Amino acid sequence: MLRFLRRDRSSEESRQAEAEKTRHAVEKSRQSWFGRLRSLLSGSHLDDSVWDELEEVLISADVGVDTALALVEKLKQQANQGGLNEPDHVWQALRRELIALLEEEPAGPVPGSTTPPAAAPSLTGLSSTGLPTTILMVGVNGVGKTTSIAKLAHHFKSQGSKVLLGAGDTFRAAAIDQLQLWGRTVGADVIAHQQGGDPGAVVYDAFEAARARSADVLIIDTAGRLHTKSNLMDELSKIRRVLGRLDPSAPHEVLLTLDATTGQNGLTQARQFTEAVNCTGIFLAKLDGTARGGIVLAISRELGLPILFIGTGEHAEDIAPFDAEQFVDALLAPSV
Ligand SMILES: Nc1nc2c(ncn2[C@@H]2O[C@H](COP(=O)(O)OP(=O)(O)O)[C@@H](O)[C@H]2O)c(=O)[nH]1
Ligand SMILES: [Mg+2]
Repeated sequence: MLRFLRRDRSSEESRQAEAEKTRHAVEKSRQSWFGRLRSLLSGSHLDDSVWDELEEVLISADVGVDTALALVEKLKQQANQGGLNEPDHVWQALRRELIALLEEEPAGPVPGSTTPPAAAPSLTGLSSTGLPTTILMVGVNGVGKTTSIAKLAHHFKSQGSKVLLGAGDTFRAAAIDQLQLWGRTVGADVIAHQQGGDPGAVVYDAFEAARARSADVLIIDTAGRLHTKSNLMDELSKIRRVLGRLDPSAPHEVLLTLDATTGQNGLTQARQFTEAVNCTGIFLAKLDGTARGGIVLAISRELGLPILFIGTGEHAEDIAPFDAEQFVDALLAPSV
């Protein structure tokens, strides 16, 4: 897993910037749903209508029916046991429960995945083998994969790492151009072949270039849709095999990009993907574009994969490492 996201390396300044981006990304969700919870739950009278409304808010925000019901049930129990008798206690308990849900260790490999996650790579410099940390980005077309690669490149570069990009989506010429444009914007070299070329060959060249140029991180774009699902999965398997021959520990991460605005539908799509490819984490793009940010809770519970980054806008710097506490506090901040 991406344990190179160690918190202690984030300065107070960058933590504040990340919290600010997270707040911006959940603004619509806060305004539409979560912001009213504090006044709802801080009243002295906890009758059924309060619990019903809480349930409704959580379900409307895409938290998922089962999760919403379980959360409300837990709070009710605590209230019945007399543990929540101060007006602010229910709200505090909700905050705690949401954070706990998000910080729960994922249930482990999802069905269909066979290999355990790779050992922790380090982004402070070259790994001990002198080879780059390799990240494979996968996901359906349009979810924000290529943009998220640019954001990751920006993020790692700002931590002092040297980043190289590989244009493994050879299916569409526009995809190669788009990655090259992003590469110029964020200042990362892009290794690309012609449209229609063999993605395995691109990945081979990209890895060799990363090694020759002593890059710390290699991020590889992949196609999102080929004629059939099995074509796509064959292509991804081939890319993995090529990487595995160059460095047995690669790819170190396989990040599934999801589009937060597709809500529960996106989850169904994601499940098909995780059944076929062994993913290690989620990049949740376009969180800023949805009012139903509760999907974050559904994703981490239902896919059994950690959300590692969120996309908070359309620019390269619009990225934040996912932090459960930051996220919940941003979501529950009272409406002003
Ligand atoms: N608002 C917003 N838009 C995003 C974000 N990430 C990607 N996009 C937009 O989503 C669209 C598709 O992105 P792209 O990277 O081409 O998706 P791909 O087909 O999966 O590679 C583009 O218009 C991006 O600007 C995000 O975090 N926030
Ligand atoms: Mg793309």
